[in-house]
Amino acid sequence: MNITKIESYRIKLPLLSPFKTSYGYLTHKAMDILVVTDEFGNQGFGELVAFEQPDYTEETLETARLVLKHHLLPLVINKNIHHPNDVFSLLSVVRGNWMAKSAIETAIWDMYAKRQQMSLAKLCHSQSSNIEVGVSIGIQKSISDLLAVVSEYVDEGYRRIKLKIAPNQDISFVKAVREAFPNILLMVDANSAYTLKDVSIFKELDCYELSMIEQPFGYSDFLEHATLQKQIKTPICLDENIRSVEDVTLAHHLGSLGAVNLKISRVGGIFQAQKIVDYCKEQGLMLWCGGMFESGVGRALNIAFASQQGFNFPGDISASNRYFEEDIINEVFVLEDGRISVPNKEGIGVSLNEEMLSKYGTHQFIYEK
Ligand code: OSB
Ligand code: MG
Repeated sequence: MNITKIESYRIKLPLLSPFKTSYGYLTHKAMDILVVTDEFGNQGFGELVAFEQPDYTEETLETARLVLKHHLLPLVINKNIHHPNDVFSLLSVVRGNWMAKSAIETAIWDMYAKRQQMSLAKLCHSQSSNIEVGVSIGIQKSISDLLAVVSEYVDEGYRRIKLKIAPNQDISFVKAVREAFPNILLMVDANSAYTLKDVSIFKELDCYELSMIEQPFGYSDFLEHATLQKQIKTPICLDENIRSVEDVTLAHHLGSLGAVNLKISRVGGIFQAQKIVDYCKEQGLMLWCGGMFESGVGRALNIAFASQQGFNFPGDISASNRYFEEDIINEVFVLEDGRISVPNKEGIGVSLNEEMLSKYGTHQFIYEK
């Protein structure tokens, strides 16, 4: 494959309702859609999912754009790329910057799949035509608001409910939801809001039959998570800590990991994500696919990738109508009996909607031969 052209669409989509986490408040989601074109005119789409603020990871949309333009794209333009699995090592002279790397690597995967006239799902050894999904719910103003929101999603059919928590907005919220919905798959995500001083809170949360507790402590707190895991039975799921298969291995060996939230973008693309899937499968770990409020492009990728064996718990992959009024692709992902269909068209199986692209974004050529 020879990449002869790279374009990008800078998109900003309003969220249907604001999303509050332990670290911030989001009303819009911005993303860039990278479009790569090869010597035969095949195209591939990749989503740059980084946030505008460096509060979930170090990267931001702006830092990722700079790193892509000045450091990553020159490494792939006009190179003869044999297979998308080679891209990760082509880019390895640049340290970190996983989301920037993932945007270009996944665009190349989409293009490669289209050249092979295969769906990306099939290339990723998809095992089923649809996947079970869950939903992530931001921190609500009151318990009654929260119960109403949970009830809405349970009625829609979501197979697992994840509640965001933060200090003082934790036990009472979880208790109320568990009492109202004794049988749902329920979990919480703290986005690093606590420290070891808060162990007593987690001992209380341990009583509510949660499937897991996601990222209670800081993003490099491997030892602290292990210390907590020794004192509670609920599995700890790591999100922010995990940037590579080495992180997963380390956390697993230390005993700080019961489950993995895998986001392709947070680990630098499909090549590295696949290593994590293989490790989790080998070790019998709980594994599910996380989300970054993706547009349809990133959503399609997540669905395709998460339809392979190894993913064994419903992920944060919700239907198209969960976050946005309108999307920038022509296809729609709908929830049917708690499941979403895996695209079976070539590549990630979606096409860009020109009208929506110009309504919500701007277009630029980054490179043209
Ligand atoms: O911690 O998984 C997270 C959203 C933005 C940043 C971090 C996280 C989240 C979510 C929702 O929990 C993900 C989604 O539904 O797309
Ligand atoms: Mg998380």
